[in-house]
Amino acid sequence: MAPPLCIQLINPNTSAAMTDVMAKTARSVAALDTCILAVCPQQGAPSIESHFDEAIATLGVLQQIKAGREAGVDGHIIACFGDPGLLAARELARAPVIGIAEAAMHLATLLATRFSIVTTLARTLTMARHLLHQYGFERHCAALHAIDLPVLALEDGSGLAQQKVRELCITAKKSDGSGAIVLGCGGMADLAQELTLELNIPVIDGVSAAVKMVESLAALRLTTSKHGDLDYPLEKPLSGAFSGLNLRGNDVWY
Ligand code: 5HY
Repeated sequence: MAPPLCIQLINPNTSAAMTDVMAKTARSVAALDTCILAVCPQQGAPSIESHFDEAIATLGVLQQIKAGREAGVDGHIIACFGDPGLLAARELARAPVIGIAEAAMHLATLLATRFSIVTTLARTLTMARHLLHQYGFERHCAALHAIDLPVLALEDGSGLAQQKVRELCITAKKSDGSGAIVLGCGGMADLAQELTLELNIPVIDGVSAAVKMVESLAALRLTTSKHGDLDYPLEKPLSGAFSGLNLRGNDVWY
């Protein structure tokens, strides 16, 4: 029998409350013996809702990937809908690295020919569109919607953001002709199951999707390719804030 898995769930923002919501959801869908190691960077932005925030978050993601590698985790999840630092993280890791946006989009295409995305601020729609283009899912996405509240409104306890997400999901189902909805924020992870039941179409949370993808890849003993561009980065003396990312020779790492 295969040993139990340990999946590192990386929240790229510094919100402990959001990390907890995502960890709870991840544990609720993971196999009973899968361990979810939920982490967030100590320094960075409390929410990620601009290209600027994403750039800041990437260093924290890479630091966590390195720590996860050293702890010997079986897979890493980048739990922010912009998938910040995804390809750089894959260069550093051999275990699978899955972004929640790509995980949710992939699952949506298996369940419906077209899906809609519901996210937080309108300005982040451009980032989601870039990902659709990068992943080749542009023609699968019927429409994108924004509740136009900031990410941390999901954590303010008022329930307003959750109510707006629900309303927009209903609108998306009615007006877009989509068969599925992708929730465009890690902080919406706990809403998917209830909305799926209420709307009677798949409403997909990328955190849950990514957990099951890591478990599937591990069961198939598939890991990140080290052939070509995802090979480990060339060793060079990184300085300043980046010195902690210095590689000590990949033979030491694996
Ligand atoms: C997320 N930002 O999943 C996103 C996406 C968003 O801090 N976690 C963040 O813009 O809603």
